[in-house]
Amino acid sequence: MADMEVMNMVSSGSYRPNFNLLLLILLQLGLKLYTVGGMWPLPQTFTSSTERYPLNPQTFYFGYGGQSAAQQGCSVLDAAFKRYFSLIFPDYISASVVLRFNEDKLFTLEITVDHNDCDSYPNEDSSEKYNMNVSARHASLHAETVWGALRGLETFSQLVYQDDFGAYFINRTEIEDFPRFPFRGILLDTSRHYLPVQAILKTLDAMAYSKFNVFHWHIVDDPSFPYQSRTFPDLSSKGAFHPMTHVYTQSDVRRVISYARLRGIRVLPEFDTPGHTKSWGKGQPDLLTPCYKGGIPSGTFGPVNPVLPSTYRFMAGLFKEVSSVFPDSYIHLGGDEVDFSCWRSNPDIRAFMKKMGFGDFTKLEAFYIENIVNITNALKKTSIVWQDVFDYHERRSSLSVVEVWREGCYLCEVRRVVKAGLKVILASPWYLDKPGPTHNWSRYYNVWPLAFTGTEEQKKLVIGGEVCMWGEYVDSTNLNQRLWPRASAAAERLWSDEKETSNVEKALPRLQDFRCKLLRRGIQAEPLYIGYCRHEYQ
Ligand code: CP6
Repeated sequence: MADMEVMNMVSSGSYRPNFNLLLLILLQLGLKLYTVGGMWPLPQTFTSSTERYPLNPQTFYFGYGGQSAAQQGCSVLDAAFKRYFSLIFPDYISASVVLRFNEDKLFTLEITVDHNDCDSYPNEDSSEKYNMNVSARHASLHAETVWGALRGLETFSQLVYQDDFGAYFINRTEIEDFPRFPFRGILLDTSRHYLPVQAILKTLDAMAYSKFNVFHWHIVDDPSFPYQSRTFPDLSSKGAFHPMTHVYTQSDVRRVISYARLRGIRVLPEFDTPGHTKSWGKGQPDLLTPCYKGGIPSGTFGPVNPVLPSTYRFMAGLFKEVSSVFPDSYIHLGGDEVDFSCWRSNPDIRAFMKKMGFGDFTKLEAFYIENIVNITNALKKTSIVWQDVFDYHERRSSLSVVEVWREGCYLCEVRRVVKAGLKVILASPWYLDKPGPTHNWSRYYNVWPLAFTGTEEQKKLVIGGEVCMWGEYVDSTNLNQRLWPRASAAAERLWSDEKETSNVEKALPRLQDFRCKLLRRGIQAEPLYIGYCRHEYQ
């Protein structure tokens, strides 16, 4: 439809403009504006001017400030300088002829960090705040930690734009920025479908572009057990889709953790029990509960058997290994969707219930989880559990972080959890495995995680949220399109100030621009709506 027609229809009043039509118009206006460094997620505070400075890849330098606690040799920042050079100058290959350069044309981006934490891992308390000042020939970026410096580098890279001739520019800008929530995660499910390590690494790259900082690795589940354990190699040799090609070796896992660290991303493994464990049973005899039918074992198996001491010895061995392989202080214990029918059918389980005085199976699940929490506490890990565990548990004080996943009144559940003094991660509104356009980006954007009645103290217990990419219908062929750019909508909700980012119409052109940036960076992000990118791809 021609632009004029759109305009006429709107202004003549003969047509009631619908939402899509308005979006189309805004989009066309937006295209004009958003060539100048649109940032996503939006920084907390910034001022920018129309004064612009040229950047030249041949005379652009990263440097460490004299006062910086980290200097050359800092693994995290040295590697980031290499990556961001290519991101800032997307079509610069490297000059075959060294041009004579003029000292006045130098542009330096100088980084100063307060702590030398180059060799550490990001954690729940890591500061990610930074401030940045861009002026003629010089930009200074200051952060408390290298993780904050990474966020600032990302923002800097988004501020650089090209004119119609491909020349690079950046405008005078001042930014003070920090995340609204400390926990901004993406869950990938590598059990329903195996995801090649490359697909995970690419997701980590894209996560850093949207300032996500937690990779929740739902690594095993009913269909397959791809984690290759040192202590229990049969779990993957018998429980993976394929024992050689569809597993994550110790070296794969180390690679993922180290790649994530260099991007300021934590890796939290989930070993979900007692439900969702069918694949575990193949390599670990007697772990799962035998189900009975007509008084005899039916040959099928249910959740982990919570009445055998051998179960807890196995779990202690597994979690000992997992705690040493994954450096993060958090570990996800699952605990969701336990089917009680098999437990109910089994006479040994029923006898145990009677002995313990458990009136119903939720007590048995609570007993099981309590034991697993004690095992992981002894390993100095903080455990996350799905909300089911909170709902069933009477001794809630033994829990620490609850992840809310059920749809419906999820803020009611958030309120209940924080009232009990526990931390919350919100996942319910962000199931990205459901495709657009029914689940379009604005649905993930219009989420208000603190819109419940509670004290300031209680609201602080909402540590963040998580985008869940359940794997039933997702593998590496559609992962990127399904995740991006819709996950970025959640990323902005979790990073930016809510008042400044509550308007979908205002956000759309900026998100369109960001989606084009993702394409340029090699992420096959799906289109949000009608429009085009200056650079189109095969
Ligand atoms: N797999 C596992 C899933 C889900 C959960 N656990 C799930 C099911 C339905 C919805 C959301 C998530 N696919 N292991 C629950 C946390 Cl709507």
